[in-house]
Amino acid sequence: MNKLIVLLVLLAAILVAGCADNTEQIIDEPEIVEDEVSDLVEAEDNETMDMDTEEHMGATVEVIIENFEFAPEEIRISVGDTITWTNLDTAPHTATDNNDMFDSGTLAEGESFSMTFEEAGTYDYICTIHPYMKGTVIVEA
Ligand SMILES: [Cu+2]
Repeated sequence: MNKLIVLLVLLAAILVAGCADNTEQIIDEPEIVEDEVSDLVEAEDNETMDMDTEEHMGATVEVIIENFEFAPEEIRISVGDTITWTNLDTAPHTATDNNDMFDSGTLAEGESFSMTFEEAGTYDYICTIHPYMKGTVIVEA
């Protein structure tokens, strides 16, 4: 009779432990983690494709947005280069191409936007919030 009681207590303890394990697994949220990982993998794939142009490894060039101006206002880069715009004003700004080739969206103070240029050409852009702010990117082959 005593052995039966011990067995029942053991069974109860195992069941409680089992429930605790299940709770931990539910908290893990595996779906969200998988989405983030696949985003990271896609980003890496894109970078690898940019690097495929053997002649020119893409450089990153900084354009500062400060005092309601793009600096430098006109910039010359090569195909495959990336421009990073960073807003140093407390006012929000955008870097928006006149022909919809790129659009930073609203950049708050300290925020950045990067664009890699794969096609030669002249890209005129503005800040949509302050349309008198103008800039030009000249991409040379
Ligand atoms: Cu602006």
